[in-house]
Amino acid sequence: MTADVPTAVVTGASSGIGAATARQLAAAGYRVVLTARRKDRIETLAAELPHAEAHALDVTDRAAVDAFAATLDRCDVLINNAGGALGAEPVATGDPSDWRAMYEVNVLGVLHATQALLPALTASGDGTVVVLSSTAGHGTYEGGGGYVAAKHGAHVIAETLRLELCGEPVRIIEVAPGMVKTDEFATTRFRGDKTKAAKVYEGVAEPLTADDIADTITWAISRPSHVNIDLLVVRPRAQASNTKVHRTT
Ligand code: 8X3
Repeated sequence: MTADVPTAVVTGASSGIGAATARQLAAAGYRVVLTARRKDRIETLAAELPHAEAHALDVTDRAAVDAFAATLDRCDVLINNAGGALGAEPVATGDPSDWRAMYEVNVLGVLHATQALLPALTASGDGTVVVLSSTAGHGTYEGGGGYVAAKHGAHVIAETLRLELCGEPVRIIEVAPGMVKTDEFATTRFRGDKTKAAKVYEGVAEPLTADDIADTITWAISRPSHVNIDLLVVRPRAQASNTKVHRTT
């Protein structure tokens, strides 16, 4: 891989928003480095894209993240996308191990990747960090539990980093999606129960798609260097808040 092509690292690039973002960044001319735990998936996607490569990576494994960062000759953009929800139980009965797992990936995963790549992002002279938080990082809802808590953590990382890096050549962009219908988000949350997962989107005319969010990310990072899109909250028209969704059925 040549070092003269702007390089974007995407975590959680094996499916959903991460995969869609990798595709759109490749189309926008970036050399895209896809990372995820599922190596086969990212290798297949990377093979379809120009200037792309795949690195198996679990962002909760700090040593692995550091080793990965050491392999890169440059990094201009980091898309902190890896994350997800586990369970929808109320706080009273939520499983602490789910909460721990969500904190690990949604908060520490962002911390690990950002810390490891920040020197390269700064050295690029025009770095961009994107944190994919969620509307769950900006408000609560019943059953949101550990996911809401973790995504608030991701939001706080973005906000704090922007303050701490003020004056450095690195932009911090937070994108907070609402209801996005992807193949895996709700199914993972409900531990493979596709009926429960389908109910999340039942009667909603047009939930957002992974491509809608990838498009938002690509737009935000392609603004001129002096323009920092601090925070974009993106919901489908049918969703007015975390708890108000228009359903036709
Ligand atoms: C996904 C949005 O409403 O499922 O991050 O928490 S929600």
